[in-house]
Amino acid sequence: MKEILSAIERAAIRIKHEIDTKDIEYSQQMNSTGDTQLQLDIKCDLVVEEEFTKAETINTIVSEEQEHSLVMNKDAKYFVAFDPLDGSSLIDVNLSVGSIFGIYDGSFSVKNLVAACYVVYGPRTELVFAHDGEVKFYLLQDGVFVFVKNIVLKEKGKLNAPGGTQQNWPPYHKAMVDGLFQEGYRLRYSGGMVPDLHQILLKGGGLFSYPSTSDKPEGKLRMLYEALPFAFIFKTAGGDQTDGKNDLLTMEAKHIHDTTPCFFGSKYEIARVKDVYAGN
Ligand code: FDP
Repeated sequence: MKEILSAIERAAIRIKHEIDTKDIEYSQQMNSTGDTQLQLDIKCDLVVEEEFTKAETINTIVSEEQEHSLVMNKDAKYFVAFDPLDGSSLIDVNLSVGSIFGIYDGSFSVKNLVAACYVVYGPRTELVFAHDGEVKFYLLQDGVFVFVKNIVLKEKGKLNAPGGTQQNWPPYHKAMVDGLFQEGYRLRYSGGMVPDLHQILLKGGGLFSYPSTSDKPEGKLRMLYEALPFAFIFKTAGGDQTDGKNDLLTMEAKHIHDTTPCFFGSKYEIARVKDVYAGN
C-alpha cells in the first residue's frame, strides 16, 4: 500500500506541474464516457500510468480515460481504478480540480475496496488518503506531502452541494435540497466533485448530492473511481453515503465505467436523504 501511495504522490506532483504549465487544448479524442478529452486529460492519464508501472504490487488499472482495463503484473495484489483529472471542465476557468483513486485487493469488487485517495489541485496541492480506519490529510510543501491531521466528520454540517441540472431533478429531491436551505444550510458548489467534497470533509460536514435525473437516470458519477472511493472516505471519516436507497459500499459495478446516483455527507444529512428517498 505504501508503494501505491508513493506512486500517487509522484503522479500528483507531476500532474500539478502539467496543470500549471500545459496549454488547455482539446484533443480529437473522446474518453470512455463520451467526453471530449483535453490534451491535459490524456497527459495526466499517462503520468499516472507511468508512475503505476513502477509499482510491483499493482495487478490491474482502470482509468476514466481508457476504455479497457490494463493488466500490469498478473500475480500482484492490488487493482487500482482512477480518474486522473476530475472536473477538467473547470480548468479553463482556473477552479480547483482533482485526481481520485480507488484501491481494491484482489479484484474490482466493492467488497475488496481497501483504500481510497484523492488529490486536490487548488491554490495548494492537498492529498487525502483513507485506509485502516483513518482518513489522513496531507499538504504538499517543498515537494513533499506533509501530514496535517486526521479528518473526522461531525454529526451534522452546514454546507449543501447539490449537483445535476435542477430542471431534471425529481420533485422530492428538490424538496429535500430546499428543506436543507430552509434549515440554514449554505450553498457551496463549484462543479468539481473533488473540491466540493473536500470542502465538506474539511468544514466538518454537509451534503453533496448527485441524484438520478430525468436526463441521467443512472446518475453521472462513475462507480469504481468516483462514487465508491468517496463513499469509502466518508464512511471512514465517520460520515455516511448512499445511492438514495442502498449503501454504495454494497453495490457492484457491472461494467468498469458504470455510473450511480450518489450522496455523501455527515450522518444527519444522509439519514435525511434515506428518509426522503425511502418514501419515493
Ligand atoms: P466534470 O464533468 O467537469 O469532469 O466527474 C464529473 C464531474 O465533473 C464532477 O467532478 C462534478 O461533480 C460533476 O461532473 C459536475 O456535474 P454537473 O455540472 O452536472 O453538476
